[in-house]
Amino acid sequence: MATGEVKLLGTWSSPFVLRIKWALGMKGAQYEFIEEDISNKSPMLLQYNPVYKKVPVLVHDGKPITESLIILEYIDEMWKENPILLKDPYEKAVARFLSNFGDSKVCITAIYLLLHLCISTGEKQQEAITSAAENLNILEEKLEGKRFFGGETIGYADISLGWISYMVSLLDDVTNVKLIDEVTYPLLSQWISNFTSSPLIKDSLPPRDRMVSKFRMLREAFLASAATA
Ligand SMILES: N[C@@H](CCC(=O)N[C@@H](CS)C(=O)NCC(=O)O)C(=O)O
Repeated sequence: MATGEVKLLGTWSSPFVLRIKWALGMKGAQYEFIEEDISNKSPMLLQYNPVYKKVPVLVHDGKPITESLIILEYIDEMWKENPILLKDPYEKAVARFLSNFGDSKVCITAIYLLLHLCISTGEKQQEAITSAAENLNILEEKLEGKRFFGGETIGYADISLGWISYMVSLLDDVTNVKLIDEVTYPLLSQWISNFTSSPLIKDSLPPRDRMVSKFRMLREAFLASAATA
């Protein structure tokens, strides 16, 4: 087990921060959580992440590590117990690909849907839903014959894509769009259930009602600014 003081700078609602909480939890690492206000960033955050000025930042023995996917790899190298990345180079490459794909494509279409759904009309709406579906189909295929993206246990890609497990139902609450259902996405639905039934994952999810209010407010602010544009 790695030693030294560990601090995590984050916000309660950030899916990127949640990745780090999950990974540290899997490793059984003790750490201090420091809640940031990203509308009024602390000198500590600006000092430790001067480039992106974003959370999460992991500070291990005074040394900052930024960018959630990089932090996950750092944690896995420092805390050897319960490996997150598989040893096999090909499996490792697939896990990294899926994590990147999640951040660069799946995440963008989900946010797009959340914000734009009620202002865009027929064709545009359908375009957003189709593009989200294309990305989800790819994830569905990757789960063929597997309990988790990493195989039998939760790994790097599961942690990285973990936001889908709770964000999709929030999207449903806020916009009435059900992106993932058991008929269209049986494997993804099963993955969501497997992933969120792990006590370590479930117990650190952000409070649902607080998340719903936050998304409703975000969406209303977006709609108001779109109406006056
Ligand atoms: N690519 C970054 C994304 C982190 C990110 O977007 N964090 C948000 C909170 S969810 C943030 O700190 N935003 C502050 C800002 O954009 O000024 C990662 O994976 O760590």
